[in-house]
Amino acid sequence: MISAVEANADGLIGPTHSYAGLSPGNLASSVNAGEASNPRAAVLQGLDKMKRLADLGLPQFVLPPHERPHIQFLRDVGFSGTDGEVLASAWKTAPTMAAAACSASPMWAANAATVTPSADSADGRVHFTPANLVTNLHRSLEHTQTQGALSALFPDSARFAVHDALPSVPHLADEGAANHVRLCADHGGPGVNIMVWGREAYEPWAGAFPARQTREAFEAIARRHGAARTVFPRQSRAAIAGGTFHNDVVCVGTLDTLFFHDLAFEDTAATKADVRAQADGLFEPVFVEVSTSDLPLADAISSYLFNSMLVRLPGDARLTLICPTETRDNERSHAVAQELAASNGPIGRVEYVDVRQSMRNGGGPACLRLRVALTDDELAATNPAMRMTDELHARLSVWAATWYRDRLTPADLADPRLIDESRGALDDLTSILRLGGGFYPFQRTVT
Ligand code: SUG
Repeated sequence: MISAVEANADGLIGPTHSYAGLSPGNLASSVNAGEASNPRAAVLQGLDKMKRLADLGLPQFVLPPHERPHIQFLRDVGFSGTDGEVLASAWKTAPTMAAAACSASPMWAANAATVTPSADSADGRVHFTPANLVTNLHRSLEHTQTQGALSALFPDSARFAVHDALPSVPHLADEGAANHVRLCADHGGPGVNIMVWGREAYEPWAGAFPARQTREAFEAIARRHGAARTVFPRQSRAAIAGGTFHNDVVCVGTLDTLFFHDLAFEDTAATKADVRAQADGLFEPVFVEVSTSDLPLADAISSYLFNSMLVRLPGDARLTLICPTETRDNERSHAVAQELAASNGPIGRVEYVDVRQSMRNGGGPACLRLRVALTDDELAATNPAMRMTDELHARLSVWAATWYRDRLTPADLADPRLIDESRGALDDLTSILRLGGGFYPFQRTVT
């Protein structure tokens, strides 16, 4: 058995973190629309979460924020003049375009890509397909820069294959790892890849909220990655209608354990049977299912019990569930979490992290991270400057305090000074994370 670990790469929260109500079907994003955000608190919360994981002994990486406002996108939709003029006129005459161009949404790294580890891929490399995120305009602007960030972190093409996103069409709507769970006996051994989709490419969709992932998108990714042992369950329509915009809002898994709400899948019995069939001879899957009577879907969604990180810490026999503090604040979710930890089941411990700034946009601990199972050799081939250490945490905390505002209202996003602040921050970050020259579009512009 090749030894491997499950590493996490978290999206560093960008200087334009804001509440713009951009994601229909994501209830937190809608409810908090228009409120003032605190980008500095947000990025520090994210950094503390990363350091916590690193301190617990798991490899932790940082994915850089994207350049926002996305001036080139505003030029693409017809605005012209200086960068400041472009931003000002977009806010005046096309505020929905301007808001999309300002979002710090690349922070939710679970949506960065779908990953197939080398133990499951046909050519023995780790494969990444950046998600086209085509359902929401603000998120559809992410995949090119995400591809650059993944290539900076995983530079060795003999070991890593960073693909282009799938074509950006609704038929192939893809939201990345937020709808993918990999189960296995050991991270370095063969896994079962559960790829959960909300609709089919040609299916008429009458739901009140969008189904963001198509079956065909996941089938395409599985084909191009040469992914073994795939299972394609349908996300339940009831879950989507209740505000489950990604399956990771109601389901998380690691190693042999799948922890989920009973409304997660359209056909739970068939999903379990399919997973068991693919795992046959490799491991016996453990299903931890929480019933609607113990935890109504609305509580699961507002408290994000399942949008937690399920990890096995070095030296531990059982798993640790790392939940947002909102789980502790919800009586029912807290009771479920306490019961899990007290039982003899696979989850032995529950811990809490404060990511409230992100939570108010519907992004919990699991949304902020992209999981990548890496062998020792693959881990050694990553960009060391992007790995979280005490030094990097200290350096980025100072960097954030230097550049980030502690209050940002949607109206402030029209402030042209935000362009310079954001670019100044990203310029500094380029050298801190050794991202290479011309990493960001503004660094490539000849003036
Ligand atoms: O895509 N929110 C993100 C949250 C993503 C959470 N990710 C996972 N579940 N894996 C989204 O809906 C809101 C932005 C705003 O409204 O300003 C937003 O994009």
